[in-house]
Amino acid sequence: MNEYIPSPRGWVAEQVELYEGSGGTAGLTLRDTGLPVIIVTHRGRKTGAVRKTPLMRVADGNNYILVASQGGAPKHPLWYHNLKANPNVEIRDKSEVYKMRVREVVDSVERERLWKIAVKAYPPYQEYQEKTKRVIPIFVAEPVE
Ligand code: F42
Repeated sequence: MNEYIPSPRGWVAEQVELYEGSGGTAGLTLRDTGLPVIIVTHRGRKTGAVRKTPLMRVADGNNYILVASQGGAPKHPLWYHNLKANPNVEIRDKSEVYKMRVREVVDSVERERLWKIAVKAYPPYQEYQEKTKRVIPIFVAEPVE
């Protein structure tokens, strides 16, 4: 089993540590915004390492919407490439951990609906999209029975 390599971004690795270390009872929000966060566990497409990425919690029924915004940076976050290569992930939502399968949303009607839900959950997504030429990709994570 390949080992877990924490994010090189200190505050990200710390949030994962606190969230998981507390069994999903602490470190549950984006700093002091009070907005809920989930932890996505995925596999590095080059290293095969276990990677854990906190993302805003955007739910659509039993599904989650994962937004590869990275603050509107010009390039996709690296976890985007991991999910494209290995769609089987785990999502921790507080104390629950779900086995899920992700797919990038390509249908424009579906994307429009899901993007609206994402922006409602976390309004800065809209600003991020407006500040980059990159079309911010979104994934749907669906439970694996
Ligand atoms: N990021 C978002 O994009 N959307 C969000 O909604 C979001 C919310 C959020 C809430 C709380 C929080 O603490 C962070 C949040 N973030 C959000 C930031 C998110 O957790 C990530 O830090 C950010 O999106 C950047 O993702 P990244 O995967 O680009 O991270 C970099 C810094 C990273 O981990 N780099 C590693 C490194 O060593 O440089 C490599 C990571 C990796 O996966 N490598 C792959 C491998 O094989 O291991 C190879 C990848 C490749 O193909 O090159």
